[in-house]
Amino acid sequence: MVPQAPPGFKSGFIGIIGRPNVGKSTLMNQLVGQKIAITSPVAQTTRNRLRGILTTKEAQLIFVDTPGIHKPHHQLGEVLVKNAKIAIESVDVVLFVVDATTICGAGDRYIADLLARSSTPVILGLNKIDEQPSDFLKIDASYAQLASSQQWQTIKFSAKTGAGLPELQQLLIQHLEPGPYYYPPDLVTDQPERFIMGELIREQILLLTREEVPHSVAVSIDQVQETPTVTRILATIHVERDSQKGILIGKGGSMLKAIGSAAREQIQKLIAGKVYLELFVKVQPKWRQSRIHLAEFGYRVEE
Ligand SMILES: Nc1nc2c(ncn2[C@@H]2O[C@H](COP(=O)(O)OP(=O)(O)OP(=O)(O)O)[C@@H](O)[C@H]2O)c(=O)[nH]1
Ligand SMILES: [Mg+2]
Repeated sequence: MVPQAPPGFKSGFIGIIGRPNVGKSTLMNQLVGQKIAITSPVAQTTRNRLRGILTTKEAQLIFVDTPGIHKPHHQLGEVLVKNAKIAIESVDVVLFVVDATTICGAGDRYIADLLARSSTPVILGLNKIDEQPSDFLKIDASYAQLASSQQWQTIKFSAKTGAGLPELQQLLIQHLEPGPYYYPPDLVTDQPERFIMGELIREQILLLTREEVPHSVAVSIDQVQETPTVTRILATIHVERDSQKGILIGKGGSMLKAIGSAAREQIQKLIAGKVYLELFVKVQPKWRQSRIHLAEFGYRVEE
């Protein structure tokens, strides 16, 4: 049930936008206090626009995590970047996240140009301040210049340690208008559990396999069967080539076993119950170029 908002209650949508790997998903998880988006050191981890919901006494903040904006090399990449651009136009505020351990680069400036052309208000968020590189003064100056050219307010935080996040939360609430509860107060994401299960499997593949594999992978959840004692999940990992299937299965099935047992632990945390997980690997040539397969795996341009 969605309750009636008290007078003065604020609510709205906040788009988390930025280059790949700057920490957008880590930030959203910290803000909502639960792992709903997968994260990894591999760039281009996030593929779907994913909402994370934070409800406090005074406000409901709906964060929209987006795929990192980059130059797309295949149809999947194009769909992802298109969706991130749509997100910019459909939110009330954009939180433009940059990595404060590296100097402002062409990728950041490309996004800054996109944002400057939109009418959505922007806050520049400098993430990863828990790490302080030796040339931080130069780095700081590069982002200060970026912010002042557009008159964007700047805020610093660490999505990893949580430093600066209460201040970020307050600043975002200041930017919201009075509004209703869009979601029930105890909900943390708009995505069904099944989707997050698939993502948790994909996360382990990102963390455990070699570089050429992760981006060619899609996961489908084929069956979820709940019994009083255990939840039985059947899932398929789709790859593009036989060689990738070989890597995923590993010697004597060792890699698939490692992926399965790590993912099972994560899914158990998600559903707070015992899980039996069975994984299959299937070769689906060039799925990233195929509109039909992209749609089948849940990657489509969102209106
Ligand atoms: N030191 C440090 N590392 C961080 C911080 N936030 C995120 N990271 C790391 O940065 C890497 C990328 O994090 P993600 O949250 O997956 O980044 P993302 O922006 O969502 O990446 P894409 O989904 O690929 O666009 C991970 O290894 C995180 O652990 C932070 O505040 N400090
Ligand atoms: Mg992400």
